[in-house]
Amino acid sequence: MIRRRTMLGGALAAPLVAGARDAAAQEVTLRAVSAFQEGTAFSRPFEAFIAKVNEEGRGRIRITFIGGPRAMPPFEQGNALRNGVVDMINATAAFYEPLLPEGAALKLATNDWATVRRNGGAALINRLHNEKVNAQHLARHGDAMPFHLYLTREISGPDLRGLTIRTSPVYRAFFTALGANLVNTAPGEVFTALERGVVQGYGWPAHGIFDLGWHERTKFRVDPPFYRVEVNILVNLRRWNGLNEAQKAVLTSAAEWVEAGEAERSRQAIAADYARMQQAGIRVIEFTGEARERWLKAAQDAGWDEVSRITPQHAAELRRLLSGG
Ligand code: 173
Repeated sequence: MIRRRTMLGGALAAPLVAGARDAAAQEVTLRAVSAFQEGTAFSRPFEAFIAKVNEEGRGRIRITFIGGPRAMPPFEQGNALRNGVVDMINATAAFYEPLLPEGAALKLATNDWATVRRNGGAALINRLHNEKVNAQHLARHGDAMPFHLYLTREISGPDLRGLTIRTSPVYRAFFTALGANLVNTAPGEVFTALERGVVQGYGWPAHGIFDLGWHERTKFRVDPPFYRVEVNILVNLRRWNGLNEAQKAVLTSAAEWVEAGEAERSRQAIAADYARMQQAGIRVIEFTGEARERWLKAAQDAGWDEVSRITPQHAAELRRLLSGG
């Protein structure tokens, strides 16, 4: 389709361009889905982004929120975006891993996202999204929040042998290195897996376990936390390229707004959930001293080993930009 259009030269090209310009002058509507359930921790920043765009973009650009995982399964949203079935998604790179395996590096950053924007790392991440997901990377949220391991059984050190843990690609290399058996599920299946005793724990960020009732089945939180959450707001590249400058500016400015509010929002969300966990009787297993070092080192080492295997050509550069001084 695209190839045929570009091969149509001369006479036909002019009306097509004029048509595109007319369309851009009118209000453009983008159809969006979220990999996280509506109203929950990692969907709310996206819903706020949509409200902002719809307010600031009135008459120029509008986002229709189709819904969350019930509208489209989380692991399918990357493909749907790439193929233009939807125009915008809110998803962690872990959920579109088959399209962009290099995304595994994002969570390993020790630099915050503002630093990665300044040092060219975000431009590289965007280029990879352009090439492999057919998408423009607009915003990253969750960046000021780490992940935890949550358990139904007590452990005495950084050793997960004998445990079956719910994972996503985020924790896979790390928990495997510590000997766990893993079950990969979308967030929507965590409660049932816990309820049935299929898993004795799960990886999840520091915030959000109350959203879907997992606290009822959670006995322990393991400290310290590790990594950085990455949830990305992406727009189909062809739709992005078809927008005029004013329309692009509405999306870019809403993206900056989401990222600017991130640190404070995460700080409050984490504090609130830690307090609520304590009230709910969830106990903290805290690794200290040598065990703490071993835990955190295993997280980083396993993560970067995986990235080096996945993308030998980009691993060193990603590490320099995401975690270099
Ligand atoms: O499903 C997950 O545990 C996961 O990968 C994730 C990533 C970012 C935010 C929330 C969950």
